[in-house]
Amino acid sequence: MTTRTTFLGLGAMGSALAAAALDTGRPSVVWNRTPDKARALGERGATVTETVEEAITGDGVVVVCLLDHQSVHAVVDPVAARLAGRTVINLTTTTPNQARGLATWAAEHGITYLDGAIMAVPRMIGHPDAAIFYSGPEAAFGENRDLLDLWGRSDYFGTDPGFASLRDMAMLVGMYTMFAGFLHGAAMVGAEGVSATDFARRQGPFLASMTGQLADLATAVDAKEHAGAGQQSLEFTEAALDLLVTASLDQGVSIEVLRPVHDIVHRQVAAGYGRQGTARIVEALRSTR
Ligand code: FVH
Repeated sequence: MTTRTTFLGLGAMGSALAAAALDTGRPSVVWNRTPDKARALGERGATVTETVEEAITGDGVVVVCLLDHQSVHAVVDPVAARLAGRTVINLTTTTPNQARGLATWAAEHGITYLDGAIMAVPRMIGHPDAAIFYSGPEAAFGENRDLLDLWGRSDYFGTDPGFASLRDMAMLVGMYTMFAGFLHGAAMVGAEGVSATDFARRQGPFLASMTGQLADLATAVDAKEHAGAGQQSLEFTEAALDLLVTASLDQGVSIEVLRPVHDIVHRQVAAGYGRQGTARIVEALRSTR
């Protein structure tokens, strides 16, 4: 018999997760701080509760998808004793150390804690292009695969509860810097009246084709081999970035996004690494812990 699943948090993402469970006929209990957001799920067959206590009464896993780490504590701390013996799957975005802190909190209360990081937007949930990263107890991951796989591809990264979040954060660094770069370019052409929509039509496919170079960069980074032939040199990259800085300023566009990249490359060249490959940037960024 399928046990019920409790969903705490019915924002855009929490609602999508609960809807995917309901669509497969999974008994689901839902709670949200602002009750209105539960109505649509109630109409689809979910049991709507007014309190967190009511929502977690009984058995089955508890899926938490709230705004942030603080809101998770605000919701689960008052019911910690009642969650003893249960499995909590937290899909709220947190830092790795926040996830580890929640795992410690859970262990202190006899709760099994699986951390998850969602690599998708709500409309992707339940579709094959959605992925969710997990870390924490392997048994909790394995035992709940039928639920987890409803939402998209389930990737497990080991017992350290912070690893799913670490992978998530690392992926998001690439995404946010790419978005900022796109917006910088849009501001440049926008200064001449070109629409961002027009720009995006060309920028999108170009960036997609550039991702083909990630594997080569990764090979150089993993091997710590930056002198190899075939890599674009730091000197070349510095010259290119100089042009981009000049052209941006000529267009009246701030170089706040570009300057950090330019400065790192410039420092590497000044330190005598100009003939080495551009992947050497990673050496300037490596952990300073
Ligand atoms: N939406 C997305 O595209 C992404 C993609 C990848 C990962 N995330 C993460 O998922 C978490 C939830 O995101 P969301 O999109 O559902 O966010 P909202 O629609 O803003 O809903 C937020 C829910 O959190 C509740 N909440 C906030 N503070 C509290 C609190 N102190 N006590 C109780 N609940 C709280 C809020 O309740 P209400 O405002 O409706 O009453 C919503 O249920 C998030 O970590 C993303 O990073 C989403």
